Amino acid sequence: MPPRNVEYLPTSEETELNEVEAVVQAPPEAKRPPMVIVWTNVAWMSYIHLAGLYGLYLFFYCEYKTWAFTFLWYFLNAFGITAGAHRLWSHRSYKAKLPFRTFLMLCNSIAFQNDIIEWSRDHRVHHKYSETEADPHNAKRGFFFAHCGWLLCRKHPDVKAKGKQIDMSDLHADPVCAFQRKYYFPLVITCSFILPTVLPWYFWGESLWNAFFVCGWFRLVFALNITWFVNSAAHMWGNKPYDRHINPAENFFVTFGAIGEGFHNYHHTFPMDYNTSEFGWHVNATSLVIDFMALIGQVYDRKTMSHEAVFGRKKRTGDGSSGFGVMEPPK
Ligand code: ST9
Ligand code: ZN
Ligand code: ZN
Repeated sequence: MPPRNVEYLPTSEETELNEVEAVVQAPPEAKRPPMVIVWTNVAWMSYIHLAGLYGLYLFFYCEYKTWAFTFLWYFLNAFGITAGAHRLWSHRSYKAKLPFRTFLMLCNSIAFQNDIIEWSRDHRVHHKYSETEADPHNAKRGFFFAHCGWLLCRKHPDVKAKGKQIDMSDLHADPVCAFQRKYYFPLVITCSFILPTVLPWYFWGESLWNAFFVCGWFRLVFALNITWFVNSAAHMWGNKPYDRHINPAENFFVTFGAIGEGFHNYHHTFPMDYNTSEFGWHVNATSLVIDFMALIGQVYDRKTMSHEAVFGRKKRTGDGSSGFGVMEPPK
C-alpha cells in the first residue's frame, strides 16, 4: 500500500500488468483483426440473389409440373445437406452403405455449398467452438454475419488455427467424399444446373429459360437462405428446452423449411443423435427417409439419446419450455 497523503504512481511493472489485464478483459471485437472483404464473393452473391429473384418472378409463368419438379429438386438439395453433409458426414450419427452414400453425395452436389469435406470441417469447428471467434459463422457477430456475411470475408485466424486441430481423417478416407472433392465443379454444374434445366424441357416441354431460372437459380438461392437461417435465426430466436445457457434454439419456422433441422437447441446439446430432435419423424422428413433407408438395409447404427437422458438434461439445464411451442409434437 502507498503511504497516506502521498500521490500514488504505479510502478512500470504494475502498468504493464494493467495493460495485459485490459487486453485479456477486452471484448473479442477489440482483438479481432480488421475484416477483409472478398469483393468477388460479394459480386457473386449479389448476382445469384438477383438470378433467384428473377426465377421467383418466372415461377408464375411455368407449367404446374415445373412447380412440382422444383419442389422435388429442393427436397433432394436439402436432403444432401441434412442427411448427407450434416447428420452422416459431419456428425457420424449413423452409418450408410456405398449406394446410399453415393446418392447422398449427388444430392449434396445439387446444393452447391462447398464440398462435403470443407462443409464438415467448418461444421465440426462450429460445434466445438460455438459462438466464439473460432466459430466460422459466430452468431455473436450479428445476424448478417452468421447468415451469409461470413462467406463474404476472410475467416478469423482462430477458425483456421482451431480447425486444423479437428480430425478429418475419416472423411478423407471415404472414397465418396474424395471423389466429390476431385470432381466438384463438373458435379455441381451437372446436378445443380444442367439436370434441373434439361429434365423439365425434355419431359414436359418447359422452356429451357424458365427451367434454368426457376429449378436452377430460384431453388438454389431459396435452399441456401433456408440453410443459412439455421446459423442465423436458429442461433438467435426460439425456446431452449434442453440447455438455456447456449444460444442455439428450437425454431419452428427453420425446422419446417430445413426438413427437420431447426431443433437447434436439442442438436447442440446432443449432436450425436441422428434425428437432431427428441421427436423422431415429427416435422422431420429427413429422419423419415433415413429410417426408410434403414428398412431396406442401406443405413445402420443410428444413434439416438435415451428418453431418460433427455428428460434428465431438460430438468437440469432446460428453460422449462416443452419444445417449439407453435406446434406441439404428439404425446
Ligand atoms: C455455403 C455453406 O453456403 C453453408 C454452410 C451452412 C452450415 C449450416 C449448418 C447448419 C446445420 C444444419 C443444416 C441444415 C440444412 C438445411 C437445408 C435446407 C435447404 N479449419 O476457406 P478459405 C484454412 S457455401 C481449418 O479460402 P479464407 C485452410 O488451410 C456457399 N482450416 O479461407 C484452407 O485451405 P484448404 C457457396 C481452415 O481465405 C485455407 O484456410 N460457397 C478452415 O479465409 C483457405 O480457406 C461459397 O460461396 C477451417 N474451418 O476465405 C464459397 N477454413 O481448404 C465461399 C479455412 O486448402 N467461401 N481453413 O485446407 C470462400 O470464398 C472462402 O471460404 C471465404 C474465406 C472467402 C469465405
Ligand atoms: Zn450439427
Ligand atoms: Zn449451430
